[in-house]
Amino acid sequence: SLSSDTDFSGIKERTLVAVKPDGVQRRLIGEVIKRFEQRGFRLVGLKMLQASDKLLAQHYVSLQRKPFYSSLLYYMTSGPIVAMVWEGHNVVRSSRMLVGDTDPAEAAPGTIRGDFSVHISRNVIHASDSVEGAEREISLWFHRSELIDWEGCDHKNIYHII
Ligand code: IDP
Repeated sequence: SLSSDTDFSGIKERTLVAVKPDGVQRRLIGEVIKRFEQRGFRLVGLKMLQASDKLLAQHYVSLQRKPFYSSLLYYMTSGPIVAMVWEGHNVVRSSRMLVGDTDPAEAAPGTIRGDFSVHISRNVIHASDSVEGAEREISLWFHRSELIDWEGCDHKNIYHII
C-alpha cells in the first residue's frame, strides 16, 4: 500500500552488533561488516574493546541465574570484542535473521552463526533481540558522541523515496 511504501519511521532504528572474542580471533570482523553493509544497513558506530566484567554483567543482566553465566563472562572477556551500531529499516529484526539462531546447530546455512560456528558457547556474534533491548545495549556500549549520524549517497536506492 501507499502508506507502507512511504512509512520511513523505522529507518532510524538502530541495533548493537558485536563480534565476540572467538569471532575476532578467527578473523571474522570483515566478514561480519561485509554482510551488514551489503544488505544496505548503515554503520554509525564502531570500536574494538576489551569488555569489563562490569559492562558484561549489565549487558547480560537477564542471564545472571543461568548455569552457563560464569563461563559466558569468561568467554566474553577472553579477548577483544568489536562492537558496532548499525542503522536502518527493521535493522533489529533483520540483524537477528542475518546472525541466525543462538544455537549454531539450529542456525540456517547462510546466516553468520550457521556459516561460521558449531557450538552455542562459541557463536561468534551478538545482535540485540528487540528495539528496547537495542536502545539499552547501545547506551551501555557506546557514548552518544561515538555515534555518527550520516546519510549514504545510496539512500534513495535502498529506500523507496520519490
Ligand atoms: P542471543 O545471543 O542469541 O541473544 P541469549 O539467550 O541472549 O542469546 O544468550 C546470550 C549468549 O549466551 C549466547 O549468544 C551464547 O553465547 C550464550 N548462551 C546462551 N545459551 C547458552 C547455553 O545453553 N550454553 C552456553 N552458552 C549459552
